[in-house]
Amino acid sequence: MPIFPAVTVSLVPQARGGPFVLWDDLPTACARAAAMGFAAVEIFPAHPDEIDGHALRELLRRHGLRLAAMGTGAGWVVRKLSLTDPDPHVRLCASDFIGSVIDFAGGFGAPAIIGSMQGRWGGEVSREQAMAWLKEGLDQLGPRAHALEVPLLVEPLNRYETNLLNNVDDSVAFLGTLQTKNVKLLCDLFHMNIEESDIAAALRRGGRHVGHIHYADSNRRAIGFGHTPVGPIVSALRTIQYSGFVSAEVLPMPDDETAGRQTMRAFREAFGT
Ligand code: LER
Ligand code: MN
Repeated sequence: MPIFPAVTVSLVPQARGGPFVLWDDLPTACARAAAMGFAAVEIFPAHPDEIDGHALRELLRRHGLRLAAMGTGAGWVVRKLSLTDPDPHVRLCASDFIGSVIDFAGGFGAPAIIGSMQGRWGGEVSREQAMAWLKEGLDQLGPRAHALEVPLLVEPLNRYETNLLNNVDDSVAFLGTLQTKNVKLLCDLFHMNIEESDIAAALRRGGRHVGHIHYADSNRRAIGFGHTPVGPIVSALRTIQYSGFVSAEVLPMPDDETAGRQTMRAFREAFGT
């Protein structure tokens, strides 16, 4: 599969102000994504139960779109669930919630994303303990995704959002400790701009572990609206033979339409399609 452009759609009012381009209902969002030229949508739902699977399938078909991925961040934003919470019941609810996203998205051939639901260490929870719980969670959920023939994506986040997985090297080392081989990295260029000394070099080191890209500029606006040099990043993706989606998880600034159209302009320029 070559590289395709995707755009984010948030269905979570509590996430307002967050880095999602489209905030409309799914029929409107799919129509707009297709009109802008995107090949896929990445959906951030409060819960997959709020989405009518048949209606989504029909919308995607009608607009020639695919589902690129589905985020689990609402589990944290809305319910404060994480895989590394000291309370075993909260960890169980976190795992159940992520499982429901894996099942729903997997039915569309798309992976679930674990970003903020990795949680953080601190207080009564040591770093070692948090990493052990994260490993336990991923080793349980990775095979669930594998049964649906999709990977599970884990996203290193910048230091202001987590103190667990912040960069590619640590995350690749962590993947090596898992029993499951079905977890891949979501490399978000915005987080990488903060945490990596060289984004392109980090992507090369990520190699076959890179499973998805959040395509955002240094200031989390559309690519081209910040100062990240995109040429070396595109070369790195070619070198590692990345195939999959580059997904605009960016702020809708100055407005959603301009952010979406700029992403597509930059995508065509960078990838020559
Ligand atoms: C959060 O900053 C982020 O990048 C999301 O993709 C994770 O939920
Ligand atoms: Mn991201």
